[in-house]
Amino acid sequence: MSSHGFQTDDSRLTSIKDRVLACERLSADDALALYCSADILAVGWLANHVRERMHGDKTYFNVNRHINPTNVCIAACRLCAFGRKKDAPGAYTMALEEAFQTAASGYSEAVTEFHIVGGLHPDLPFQYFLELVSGLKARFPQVHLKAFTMVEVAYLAKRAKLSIAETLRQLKEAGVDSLPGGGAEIFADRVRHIICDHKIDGDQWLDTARLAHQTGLKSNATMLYGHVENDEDRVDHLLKLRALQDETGGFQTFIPLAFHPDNTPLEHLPRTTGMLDIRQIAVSRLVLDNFPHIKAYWQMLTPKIAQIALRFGADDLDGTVIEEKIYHDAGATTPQGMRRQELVRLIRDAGREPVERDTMYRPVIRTETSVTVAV
Ligand code: V47
Repeated sequence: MSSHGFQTDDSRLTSIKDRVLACERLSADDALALYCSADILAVGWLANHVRERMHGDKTYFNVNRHINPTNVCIAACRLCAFGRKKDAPGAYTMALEEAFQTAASGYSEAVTEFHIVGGLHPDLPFQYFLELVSGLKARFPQVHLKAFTMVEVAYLAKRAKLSIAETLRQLKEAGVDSLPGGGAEIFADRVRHIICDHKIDGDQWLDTARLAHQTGLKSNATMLYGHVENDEDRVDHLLKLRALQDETGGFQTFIPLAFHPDNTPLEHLPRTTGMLDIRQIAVSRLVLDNFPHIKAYWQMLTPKIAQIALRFGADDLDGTVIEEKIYHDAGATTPQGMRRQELVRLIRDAGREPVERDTMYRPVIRTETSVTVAV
């Protein structure tokens, strides 16, 4: 492929461009240069080149619903506005029936995925989670269950006194189809101590992801940026994910998550800027050469920035979501859900081709009366 249209005065980007065009892997120094470059358009050109090489104009989205069974959490992470102590005002835990009713409510559009995450509840038994999953599977057999972050899995294993591998096996048997990417935050200890001191550490997150992939469960991966981390921490995070992906091939999508400080103990920190959001998408696309997809999660980026991200390396917008809580507790002003047609409009208006997908990225075909997955 040619570099037609690529122009920059940044000599480091010129040498990175040669490697990108030759499909060669970028180094830690290259990644740092991408974070530092003043030429955001050239960085974006490179990321867009890779994105189009992998996906052309295709831009994925799905029709999904979030279910957060409890916000009770022992961890008290400084990054979080969602978690509550058990007896604190606003703490809730859904009875199983309530969770099933929540799953069924919302828009009439046929949902293909439930995204299920919650707090680390000190009393709920493992059985609750197994019954939640098997009950949802029985009631909604056609819906993919993307459930429980690595952090939740490690906590459930500890509480049930099972190995992580056995916990994953039982969750899979109950009906979990894949795992979301949350809880990764930033792997570097220095940062983790400040933003999420009581969570599993970075190596444990990676070990749990490895075991999930070995159990036959695909997962996503995230990175929380825009708080107290620096460029080196971000590069370290990306390279660790890339190394694990070389080993397992189990990651589907990388989702950079912009930190929202409102109502958290880190409220004094400023919000991320649009430039950082766009740059983070582009650097992710360029460094994570073995990740099939980069998601611009519209809930956290805003629909407008997420749409621009589709020209800076992202090929996925997430979905209709319906009832997002984690960001909204932290001050997000985006709507809590979006209609399928609105997602399609955003993608088309970015000059891209919308493809409704299921969680495994198989195209979903809708007619007036049915929803089928193309295999
Ligand atoms: O792990 C929590 C983040 C994550 C805040 O896998 C915050 O498809 C910003 O992982 N400001 C949960 N971020 C969300 C998540 C996710 C979202 C969409 C799709 C997928 C997927 C995964 O949200 C947490 C944490 O990193 N988070 N609090 C906050 N105040």
